[in-house]
Amino acid sequence: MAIPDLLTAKISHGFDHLDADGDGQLTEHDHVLMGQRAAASLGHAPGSPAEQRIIEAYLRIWRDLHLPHIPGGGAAISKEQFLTSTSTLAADPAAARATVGALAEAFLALADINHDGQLSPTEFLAFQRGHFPRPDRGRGQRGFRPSRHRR
Ligand SMILES: [Ca+2]
Ligand SMILES: [Ca+2]
Repeated sequence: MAIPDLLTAKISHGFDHLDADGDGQLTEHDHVLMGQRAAASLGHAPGSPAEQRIIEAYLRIWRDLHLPHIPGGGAAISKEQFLTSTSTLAADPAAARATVGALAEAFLALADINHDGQLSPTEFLAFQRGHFPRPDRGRGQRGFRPSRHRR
C-alpha cells in the first residue's frame, strides 16, 4: 500500500525533530536530549530532580513505545523504519489509539509542572515552547519584511 506523500512528509519531519542529536537514527540518547531541552525551557536546572523526571518521561516513551517495535531487537530506529512503522500505525486505528493514549499519559507527566494531574494553559504553553522551539520562524518572518521595494 502506498503511503500518501503528505503523511510521509509529516512523519519524516517528525523524525527529524525527534532525532535530537541529528545522527539520522532515533535512539535513547535522543530522548535524553529532548528531556534536557524540555526541562531547560521549563526553567529547571541541569541535574535537578525536575529535569530528571522529565528525562524519565521521555525515556518511558522510548522504552515503551519505540524499543519493543524495533525489528531484530536493535537499539536504534532508522528513518526508513520509522516511516514504515508510523505509517502502519496510521492504518491501524486500535494500535494508534493505544499509542496516542500512552503518549498523552507521558505528555501529562511531562507538562504537569505542579503535579495536580491537570494541564493548565500556562503549563501547556511552557511545554509547547520546549517541545517546538522554532515554530516556523523563517516562514513567518518573511511576511513582516519592511516594504522597501515598493514601487
Ligand atoms: Ca539520533
Ligand atoms: Ca498542573
